[in-house]
Amino acid sequence: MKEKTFSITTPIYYVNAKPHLGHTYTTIACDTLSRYHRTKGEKVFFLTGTDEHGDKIVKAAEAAGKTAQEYTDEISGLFRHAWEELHITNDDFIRTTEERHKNVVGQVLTKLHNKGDIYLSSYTGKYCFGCERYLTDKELDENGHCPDHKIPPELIEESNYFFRMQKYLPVWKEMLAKNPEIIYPERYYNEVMGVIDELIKGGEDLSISRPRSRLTWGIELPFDKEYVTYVWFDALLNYVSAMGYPDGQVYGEFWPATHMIAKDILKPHAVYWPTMLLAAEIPLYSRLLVHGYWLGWGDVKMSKSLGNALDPHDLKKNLGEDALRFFLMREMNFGQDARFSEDVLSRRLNTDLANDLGNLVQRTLSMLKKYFGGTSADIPPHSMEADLTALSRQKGKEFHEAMDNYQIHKAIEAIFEIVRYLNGSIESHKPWAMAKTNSDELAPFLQSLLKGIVFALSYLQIVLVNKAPELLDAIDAKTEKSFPKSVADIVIQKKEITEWPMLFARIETNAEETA
Ligand code: ME8
Repeated sequence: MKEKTFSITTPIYYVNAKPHLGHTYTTIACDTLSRYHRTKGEKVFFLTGTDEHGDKIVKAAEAAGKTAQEYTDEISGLFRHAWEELHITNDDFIRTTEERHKNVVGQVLTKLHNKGDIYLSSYTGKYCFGCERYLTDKELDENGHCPDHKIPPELIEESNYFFRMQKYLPVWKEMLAKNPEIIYPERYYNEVMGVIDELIKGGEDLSISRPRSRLTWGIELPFDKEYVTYVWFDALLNYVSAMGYPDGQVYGEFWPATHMIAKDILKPHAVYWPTMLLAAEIPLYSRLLVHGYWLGWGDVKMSKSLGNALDPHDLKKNLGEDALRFFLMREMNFGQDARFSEDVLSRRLNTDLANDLGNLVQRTLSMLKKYFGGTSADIPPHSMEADLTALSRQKGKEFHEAMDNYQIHKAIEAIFEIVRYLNGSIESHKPWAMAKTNSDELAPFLQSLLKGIVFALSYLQIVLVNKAPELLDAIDAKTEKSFPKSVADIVIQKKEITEWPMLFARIETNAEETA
């Protein structure tokens, strides 16, 4: 039987500025899904990379006093380094300036040109250099500016090559209507259907080139040396070029992939890309997962151009890697916007990690050390274990259901219900009193707590990627599966416990918010 596979991609990030919290969120979310599927025993391919062509990059390189090549090498290196520092488990890192990518773009362009799906024509339109695309009047804000970049678009007139997107829009619309689950969450499906209808009504095709006279930093069109490829047409193809389209082994095994993006790039991914795939006769991607924005100070989208973006390196240094991952995954409700402020951060981390999980582990391990010098095997079950077994089975199921529906925050919450149940049991059973009056009950009680902790950590290790394995190592419990079905799958062995890893520090904040 063929091994089950899962493949996921992040957007390839522009190299016009260094990585920030927004990029970090998407990359960590893909990493969390990858870890989940790997832990289930599936074969995973996880792709990320950098988008390196276009006007925007040339302008940023000029501003930095560097050549485009020097600049892209440097910034792409910063992204690669940021992901290494955060232990991101990507299997490949694609750069659109690599030969393997340029070859595939050339092949696809040639195929579409030969089919008659690419033609030359002239065009006038409002172009946003930030988005690297023409904007329709409807897309502009009340000031006539790009809603994302808050700058007016420039009116541009030029001859360009066009992709016959109109030919494929109705086909795509029909496919999507039959399989609305391709786009998740559902509300973006509705938005995409609206965009498709509008484009069909407008009747325009997609411009896929830029004259070399205006831009040289791009992939030359194989059939006209006077033009380079439009950055979106170039960038979207990274998803298959990195996998070795058309006959590479990774492509054969892992395409179609699941893409994750934020809503800013919904249109290219939910309209341009599927029509390109249809024209190129490449199977459609499996899913498009669309998340909302991290909002910074003043509740506006965090972005490099607005200058309110946070640096993942600083965040890791201040919070610790696991706390950063935990916060991002637990706080954002996938699909909706979320606010990043010191206040929200400290509330979440202090409540969930320092108080609930941290105290549970600290209290349990301290008592095991104090009363027994460590863990023991063959302790009879405590009376609460029947309830704990049922609860853990139920919450384990909820975790899987949530993860399979990309609701990472819900999956984490399901496991935290066990953590809170265990804390509640400590409060009601008072093990410190048991030690004095009913010492026979103490060992079974602590054993059950420990099984609950091992259960929770086994699940939480897809987010607490350092602390959970370190703690599991310190306890040295055996579980039959990486995700035990319930605490009944957990076997505690005899082990001396003298010390365990530092847990989660409380975040102290100023009364006023600094976001
Ligand atoms: O658009 N909140 O690159 P990009 C959440 N090169 N996510 C955010 C965010 C925020 N405030 N800001 C950025 C591009 N992101 C193209 C993509 S793909 C073929 C080409 C994340 O550097 C989110 O994933 O502008 C968003 O879609 C992406 O960064 C945009 O990255």
